[in-house]
Amino acid sequence: MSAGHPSGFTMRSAALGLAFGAVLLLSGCGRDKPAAEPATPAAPAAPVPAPEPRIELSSPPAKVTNERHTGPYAEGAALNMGTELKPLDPSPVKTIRLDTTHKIIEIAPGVKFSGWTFGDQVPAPTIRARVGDRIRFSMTNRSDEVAPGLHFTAAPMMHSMDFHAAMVSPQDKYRSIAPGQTIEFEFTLNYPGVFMFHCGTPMILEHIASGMYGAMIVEPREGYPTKVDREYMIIQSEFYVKPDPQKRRIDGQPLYLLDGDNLKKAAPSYTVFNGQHNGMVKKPLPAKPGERVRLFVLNVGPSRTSSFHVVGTIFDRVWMDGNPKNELHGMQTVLLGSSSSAIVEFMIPEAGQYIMVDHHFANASQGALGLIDATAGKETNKNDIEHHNMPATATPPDPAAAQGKLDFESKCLACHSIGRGRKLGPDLAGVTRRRTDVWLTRWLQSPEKMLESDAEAKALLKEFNNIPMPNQSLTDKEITQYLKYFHWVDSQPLEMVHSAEGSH
Ligand code: HEC
Ligand SMILES: [Cu+2]
Repeated sequence: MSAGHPSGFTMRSAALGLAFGAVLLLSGCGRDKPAAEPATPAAPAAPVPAPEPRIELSSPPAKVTNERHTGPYAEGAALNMGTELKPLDPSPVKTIRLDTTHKIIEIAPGVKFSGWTFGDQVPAPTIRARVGDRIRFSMTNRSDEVAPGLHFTAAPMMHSMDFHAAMVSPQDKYRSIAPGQTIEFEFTLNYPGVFMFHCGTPMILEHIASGMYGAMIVEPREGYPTKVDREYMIIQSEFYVKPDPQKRRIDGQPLYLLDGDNLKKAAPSYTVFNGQHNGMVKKPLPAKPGERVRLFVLNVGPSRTSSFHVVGTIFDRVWMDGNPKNELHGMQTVLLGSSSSAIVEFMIPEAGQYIMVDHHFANASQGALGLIDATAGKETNKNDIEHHNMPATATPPDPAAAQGKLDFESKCLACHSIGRGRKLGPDLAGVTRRRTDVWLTRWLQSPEKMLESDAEAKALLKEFNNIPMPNQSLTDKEITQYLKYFHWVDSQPLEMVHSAEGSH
């Protein structure tokens, strides 16, 4: 996508596309067998692999209008504003808005840099979604809005959005819009991964180096196959800065501008994690000995490679580009080119501070350093460490059931488990086999009424030491979601779905 000859590029690729389409059509006809051909005696049947879900490519043309968003610069339940990641929002349609702004960001103490952003922060908020989700994206170019005292540092200009997680025409969806304009487009996520997004407006290098990038996590349709105690997003990027030749100051500190010469030489002034020089040294990421940590690591570049390493542990599982099908084991370092990513998982073996570092030590010395602090907190049972290597509780594909799972984990785990035995209340594995939906619905609506009137409920109360289950004040919608979750649990092999250990 150079600034060169966009129209020539489009025409050539359109012509190529036509020719290629014709070849596909022809070969497709040749391969069709006559329907009446007699079946040949079959060799012993090999297990048939589960069919791959269809790739979904429909995406209506992008819409560009002159109506501008006002209010917050970033919106959407799937957005994560910081390093610590929220669990997946199960809704299958994710409406996301990231507006572009020009603002001063502080990349190291006293280094106020004239940056450009998505969602008014660098890096942009992380989007978390999963395969099959529909992304409805919109963005207003608000680079012309006057941030107090700052608008003079960078004139309003064209910007755009390029999602590596999408499969769409760049000329349509990734086109540049003028200040005051809004672009909207949508697409479906087809592959799991940790994907970069960035501004694609020429000079792309300048737009990325000024801060216009972020990560989109796309989980596999069924969730990740392992379970972890902590999830963090780590984005590595470079900054190329020089003092403002006009010597302007911001809040009493010198202003820094993009250094175009060093940018072209790929000689950064800072190489950092999550936009901050040594940021996670000052604010380490919490963990506890014995815990299992999952880092989503994306190297944005724009021009250098990262050798991501954590001192004191080994990545027992690495999913290159964030796709569990690309699994590697026992890695000390992952090598990430510009816009490459990995999900790395490891144990915290004992109390200590574990240093995240780009093992290209020149980069580390420019600020690509962070800490995972596991000094505080009581050591978890070492014998338990192995269980962390067991498969995760999978996530149900149905969004209602997935919501039921999240709710169950936050509201019911104190008294119930799935497949880990009784606690204050019964183990709920198999509950849809021993009770009807009608019974379960009535129970969840009002356990106290059931305990008065229903013989089975009375028997259960007796079995559980006459401790009545408190009314959970659930809405009908929530009850439906719990039931869908319980049905899904009972349709899966138990070791895939049992609940997290303990009530803590
Ligand atoms: C304070 C503890 C407590 C909490 C919290 C709790 N339950 Fe219960 N639950 C119980 C007890 C105890 C029983 C057994 C019946 C009784 O003694 O009232 C029970 C019974 C049940 C049953 C019937 C099980 C069977 O084997 O038939 C279901 C279903 C159930 N609970 C679902 C839930 C759900 C869903 C939540 C969360 C929204 C929840 N419970 C929260 C204590 C609890
Ligand atoms: Cu831009």
